[in-house]
Amino acid sequence: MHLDRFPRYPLTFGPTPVQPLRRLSEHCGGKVELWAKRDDCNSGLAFGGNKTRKLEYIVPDALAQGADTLVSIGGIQSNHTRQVAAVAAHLGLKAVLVQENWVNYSDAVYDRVGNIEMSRIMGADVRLDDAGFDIAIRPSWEQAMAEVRAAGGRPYPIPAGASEHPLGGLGYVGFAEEVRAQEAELGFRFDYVVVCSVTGSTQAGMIVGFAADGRADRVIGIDASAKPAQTRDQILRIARNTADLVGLGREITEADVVLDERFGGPEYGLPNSGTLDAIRASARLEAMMTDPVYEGKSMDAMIRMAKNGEFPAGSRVLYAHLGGVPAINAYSFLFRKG
Ligand code: 5PA
Repeated sequence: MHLDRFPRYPLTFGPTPVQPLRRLSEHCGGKVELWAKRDDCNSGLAFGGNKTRKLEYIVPDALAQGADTLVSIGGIQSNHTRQVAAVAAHLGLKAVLVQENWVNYSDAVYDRVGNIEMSRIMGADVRLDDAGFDIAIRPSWEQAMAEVRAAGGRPYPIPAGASEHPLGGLGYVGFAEEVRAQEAELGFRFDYVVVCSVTGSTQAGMIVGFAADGRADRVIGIDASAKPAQTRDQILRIARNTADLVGLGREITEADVVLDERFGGPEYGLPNSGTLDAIRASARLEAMMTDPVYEGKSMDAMIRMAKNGEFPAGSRVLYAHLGGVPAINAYSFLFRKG
């Protein structure tokens, strides 16, 4: 496998810490060891997160093309667009962000605080659009690019979650390589990796990266899109493309894509009671904050699977914490009593 064939522009601090979650493991019955890899703490660029790791492999292409404006898309509280805004500011580029109405939620300041607030402060041109949730390529985003071009700018397109970008899967191939190096130091291998999936390139990259040592199907994707068929297709397609790019040397098959559909409801962006319980448990036992859109759903999955004995006793389970905490500010009503 040849990840090093691709240029990487450093935007992160380096390898992210792996840490044991001792109190949470105890809370789940003590039969499995829960650990976390902290990609939520991966960068000094406006709190970072999984997109910052993906963008390390996309920025060299944007710079090579002489782009002056990064154009991207997401929901109003998108973490992805906030990370694009951060990277643009860091590089001295402009950012145009189409922010759609992906979530049926309207806390009083939903469109003012958290991610969107930071993107505005970092100088991004934030454009609200009424379209609903969809992870596919959107007309509003294509229109934004046309407008940048018409104004004499050089737009560089970054699709939702940086996923449908040809290089979007590479960052999380790198994550798997990083985990392998950390495992060598720890002296053991993780049996499972739990990861939240929506636009798919995070899990797709991990599948390819862990396929290299036979663990593709040990990557347990937790759907948070509540439209899992589309997310599953997208993960498979991106994993196949990424495997070709890095020369994995074997086909990625449907059996490599494990996507658990039980925890994503009721809708994208809306927590269920299990999500909220998991957010509180992780916060109270580990001071590890998670959000109601993404990481609270994968945290709920890991806690429930550990409690139900779905991981064999003695397993070591690695929770990939992908960021997303700024969005909790937009859900303050849900947490008004803690
Ligand atoms: C996101 C995505 P993928 O989209 O790569 O599957 O990652 C899911 C995910 N955790 C998991 C966090 C904190 C995330 O932000 N966020 C999107 C966004 O617009 O922020 C792409 C949907």
